[in-house]
Amino acid sequence: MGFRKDFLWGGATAANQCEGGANEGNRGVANVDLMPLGEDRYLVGTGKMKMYDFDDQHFYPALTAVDFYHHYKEDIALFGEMGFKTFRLSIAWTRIFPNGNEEKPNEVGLKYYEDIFKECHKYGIEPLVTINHFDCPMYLIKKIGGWRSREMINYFYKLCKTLFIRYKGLVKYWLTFNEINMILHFPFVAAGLCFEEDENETQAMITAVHHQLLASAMATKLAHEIDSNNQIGCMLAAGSYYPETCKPEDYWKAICDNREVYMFADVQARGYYHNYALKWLEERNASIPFVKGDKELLKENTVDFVSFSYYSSRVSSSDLSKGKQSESNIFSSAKNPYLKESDWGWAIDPLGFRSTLNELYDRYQKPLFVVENGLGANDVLENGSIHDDYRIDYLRQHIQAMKDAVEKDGVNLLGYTTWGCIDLVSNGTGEVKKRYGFIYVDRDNLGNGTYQRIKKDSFYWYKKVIETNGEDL
Ligand code: BGP
Repeated sequence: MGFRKDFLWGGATAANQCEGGANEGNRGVANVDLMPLGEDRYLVGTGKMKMYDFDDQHFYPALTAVDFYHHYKEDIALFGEMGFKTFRLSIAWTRIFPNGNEEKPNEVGLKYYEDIFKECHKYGIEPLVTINHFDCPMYLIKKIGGWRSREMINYFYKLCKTLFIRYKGLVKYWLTFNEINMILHFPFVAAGLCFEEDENETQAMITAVHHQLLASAMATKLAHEIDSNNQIGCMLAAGSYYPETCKPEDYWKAICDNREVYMFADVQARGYYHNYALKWLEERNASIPFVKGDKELLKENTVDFVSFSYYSSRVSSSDLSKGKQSESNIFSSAKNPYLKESDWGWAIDPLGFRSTLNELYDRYQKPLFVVENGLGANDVLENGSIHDDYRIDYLRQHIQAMKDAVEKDGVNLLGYTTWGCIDLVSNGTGEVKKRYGFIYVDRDNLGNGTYQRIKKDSFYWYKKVIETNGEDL
């Protein structure tokens, strides 16, 4: 009983939130580099404001991030010390193809990731690689409008081919796109979309995500052809919506909100768009830009496993004024009076995690992989230590809920990677002070600090959890 023997315990990061070294190794500029700190971040992320070049009025956190670029050996050694079985990281597209459309890949970038994967294997850590975690070369955004253009599929395909060939034998777990449903909330980040005035935004988003879904299916096919050991997963931002009350209108709103969460992962896991997705689009005067052969490609190349992020459950209310989006949480939700919240106002709901695991397994009947979960908190460094018992508490309850889903509900689960195993830049706010890690990084929101790594109390706790395969929480 309990977790399977080969359960993949570990932690997760993303290139733009972790690496820094943005001007090194011939790297090009990506959309996520241009996400400033401060109020404008939300406007840029949602495609309401164009930031086509760096300026002096803003601070851009991704440029240095937490400097994993120069610290990766030290950081991977720390992951090894915790006993990680896997480490989730993403490839910065612009390290491999700086503009996205070069003939030949950039060898410095390819070598950088090769070194990282080799370093991981030294410690028995299996890399889990997100091919696209919110990054798109700015050159392609300016030239062809990012993922609204079907041409993006060819550029992405070339990237995938390069990676699958070069890293054959070094990487076997791949995720195509991070949080495929994020396009509905953060379209510039997820697909490089900036909207024109009076544009049908839904049409732009569905066009872009359809291209991503095709690219994902092509990548899945290719990965299997190049190495039959490759395991490909989709990735969605999950978290069940509860109705605010038992009023039928609230329940109906929750059904609709949940459908928006699953709408695109459905295509990756089942191979087709659900009828409600087509109706949802019709209502918004939008449609999927199908071309001959698309449906077959999607149908024949579904993923091997379904991965997801879970931070909190959400609440649907038929009173629309109650569920506004905020800068600290890009998903809309009414307040849940039964739950405590994090320092950033995210509801803490371990049982919701168990529900979400069950909902996903019921729906897809494919192995699941939790690739993000964790608590963003304002840690305080006291005499060289960080006593983050609140994080231990959050993770303990969530791992227990996950264990219940496995043991009592029969969910088939491959692994668990906590988000931001080392402190990094927040995607939503651009802060580093919203810390998730087991490892503290001495760097403030404005990039000042020594970038020294310090183990938090949770570091030792997680080590014990892994050692006992989740028995000693
Ligand atoms: C997910 C993203 C991550 C990560 C996480 C935490 O949506 O996949 O990149 O950032 O959320 O969110 P935040 O950084 O806003 O706290």
